[in-house]
Amino acid sequence: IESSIPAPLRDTWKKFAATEFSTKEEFQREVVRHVETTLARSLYNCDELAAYSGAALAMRDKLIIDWNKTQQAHTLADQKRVYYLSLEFLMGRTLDNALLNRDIKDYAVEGVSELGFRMEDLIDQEHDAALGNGGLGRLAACFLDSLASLSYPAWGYGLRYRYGIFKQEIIDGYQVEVPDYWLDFNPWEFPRHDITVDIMFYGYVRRYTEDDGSTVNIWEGGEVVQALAYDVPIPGYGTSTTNNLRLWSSKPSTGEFDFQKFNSGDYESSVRDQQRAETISAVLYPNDNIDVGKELRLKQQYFWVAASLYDIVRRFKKSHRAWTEFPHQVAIQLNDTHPTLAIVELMRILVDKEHLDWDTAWNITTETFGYTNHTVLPEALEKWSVPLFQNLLPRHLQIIYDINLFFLQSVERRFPKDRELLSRVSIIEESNPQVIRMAYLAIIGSKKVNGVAELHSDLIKTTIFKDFVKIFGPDKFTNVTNGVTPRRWLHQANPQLSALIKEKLGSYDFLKDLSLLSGLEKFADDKSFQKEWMDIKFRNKQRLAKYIKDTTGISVNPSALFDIQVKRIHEYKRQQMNIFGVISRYLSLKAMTKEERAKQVPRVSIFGGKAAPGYWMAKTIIRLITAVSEVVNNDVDIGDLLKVVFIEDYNVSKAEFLCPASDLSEHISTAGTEASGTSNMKFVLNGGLIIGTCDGANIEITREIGEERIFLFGNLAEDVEDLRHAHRYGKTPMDPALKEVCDEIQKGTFGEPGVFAGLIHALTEGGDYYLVSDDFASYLSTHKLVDEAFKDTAAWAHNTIVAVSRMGFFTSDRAINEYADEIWNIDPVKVDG
Ligand code: CGF
Repeated sequence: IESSIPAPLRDTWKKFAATEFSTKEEFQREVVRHVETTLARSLYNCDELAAYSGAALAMRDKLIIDWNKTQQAHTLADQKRVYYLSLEFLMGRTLDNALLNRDIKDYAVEGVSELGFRMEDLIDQEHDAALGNGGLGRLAACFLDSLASLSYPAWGYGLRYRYGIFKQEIIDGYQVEVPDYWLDFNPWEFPRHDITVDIMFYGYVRRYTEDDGSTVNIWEGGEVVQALAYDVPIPGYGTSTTNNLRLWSSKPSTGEFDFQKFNSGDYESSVRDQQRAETISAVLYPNDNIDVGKELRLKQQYFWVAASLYDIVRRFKKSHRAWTEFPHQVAIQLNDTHPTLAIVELMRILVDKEHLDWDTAWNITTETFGYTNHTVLPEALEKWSVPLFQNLLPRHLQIIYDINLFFLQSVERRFPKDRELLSRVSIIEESNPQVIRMAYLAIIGSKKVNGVAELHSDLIKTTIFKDFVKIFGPDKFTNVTNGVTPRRWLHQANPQLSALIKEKLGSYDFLKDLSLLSGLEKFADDKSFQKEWMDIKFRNKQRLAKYIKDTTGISVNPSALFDIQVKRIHEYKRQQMNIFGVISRYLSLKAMTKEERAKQVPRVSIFGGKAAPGYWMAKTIIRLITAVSEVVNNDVDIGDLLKVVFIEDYNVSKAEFLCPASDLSEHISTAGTEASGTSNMKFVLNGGLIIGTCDGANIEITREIGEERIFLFGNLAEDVEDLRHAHRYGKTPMDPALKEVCDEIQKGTFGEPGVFAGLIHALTEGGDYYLVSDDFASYLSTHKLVDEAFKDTAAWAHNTIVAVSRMGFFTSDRAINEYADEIWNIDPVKVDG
């Protein structure tokens, strides 16, 4: 490894190299040192935030030492690396996770307690790193944990948004968005002032001919913005490997102000230019599964992709290898189409800057990239208007046209005369204005394309990408079912359950090899084990009940069945069906005699999730949930039999205490719409059962745990088109129970009915696109089965134990190993501790 320190002096350096704390006392010393020096506080004014900061900084130092070792080991090994490009990394909190991954939580808890603090209070001081919207961003975070835990040489690349996903407040029953300024104090990142990249936008392309007759294209004359790197260490579990997540922040490239403007008195406009540059990485777009097509978003994408590729190429060039070696050293995974411009940017680097011929450059590029598709929803498939793109990235548009031309020529050669096929697969859609279909570009420029659960991977092959299967053959398309990290989603979220499992299995090895959970199955009928198991669930429910009481004032009975649906609010996820079901339950309870009521299983229906700020229908769904909760929770006839709760500002750290507290969770999307879902995996792993449709990963969960342990209902994906067709032609009368619910809403039972008119309209004149009416009867009857099943506590305990014992497949470690073997061709690198 090259070093800036002359060889004879390195021994002195090594003598004083930083060392990691490895005992309670050393940890305490570091905490106190940081509180007293880094934070300039003392024994007399150290509050919980300062104590958290001291502990976090001490922990960060430890991680950085491992981070350095890891980078050196990776450089020495000189193996192929994978780069995971994702616009979202929904990391949540770090301190607890880092303590557990490094296996030092026990002494750290004791250490802070001897300094006068409770670790859980300190952990609670941490602000969630919420650089993502939902499943896609959280998947990226789980993948980083697995990559490090499995010791793969891997980097994540993303944007350092100043504002992550907004904070949700519920005011008078409505969602209100509040900005999430999370960077006040973030000990987990460190700026790399030495790593900056100039990124250009706009400008023009100058074309000239070299003496040898070749044409050269130069993109110039544009506006330049600087990308500054911030690095975040990612500690693996049970290894010293600490990988890097590099997040780019934007700033003006020519110093703070335009001094000429400043001196001439035009202060405001000099500041404005600065702000314009900073705006690029200022805010995360708060949309999940919907494409909004704003210029600033395209700017973000190019800014991030160009800075990341510059970095990757720079690292590759240090090895002085031939360009053709690039795909043997570098794999780049595109998390959705958001980073697809990387394909075009790599072509620009290779052709315009490195002067490779087009075919060689194209071979290198298509061997390097892999593309993960996360959705078949048409409204989520990214398309960019050609005029907008032309203005912002003129050279890239030319390259896209060339890629398209060569691609269409090859298609024409293989399928002569099929003009329709050519227009169907063209990267450019002939609409007005023309648009660039980013998914097509991603497919054409990648070696492999994968979906995220079996059904979804089949659907992309038979629907949206059907023509590409014909062109490239089926082998280009594959499936990697999503997974979740058991470190965060079991060990950290549910420490008591994790400890109980350890007691039974003899060690925590299951956290590294989740298939070992199968060893639990033999205890499924052991009465005392069942009791311990259910006691833990009860305590987790008590903790949630307390949180609900403290934050909403609603009292819920922890012995009731806790039924949870937490995820982004979206019509396809059908929270509206859930709340209609709750209303229907309420109406039946109201109609019962006292004696009948006494036989019912009490329920707490818990909702949580953010609606995209511009998604009016999703906001209406939230309003209906809060309106129903106001009525039901205050109805003395109903008492504990039914409570409805909306948890404000659902995020990763809330998911960590919600998942362990559920008896039942809802994953009820219209069949064929939810690509995978990952919270379904988290809930089952924490000893809950699920009610769900035959959609996404629910199908594989069913296969693994057995259909007697999942409450499936509803129509199948293959029937959806016919059902929608029937609605369009007015052939489907509304389900009678749903009609009763709608009538009740329209009567004003839940407040001014006009507020909910849109929801009713969607079911009637709107054609019920999400098939709520078609699935409603089976949804309600399946809930009845749930109630019956819940009465038999021993059978419920048995089923949840068996389900957990069969969840090994859903670890993100398995998913990452599949990517590594089948898509990236990378091997782990050992890092000495
Ligand atoms: O990605 C999603 C999620 N909403 O972020 N998609 N996107 N875009 C899918 O809808 C989920 O089904 C999937 O689990 C997740 C991660 O692949």
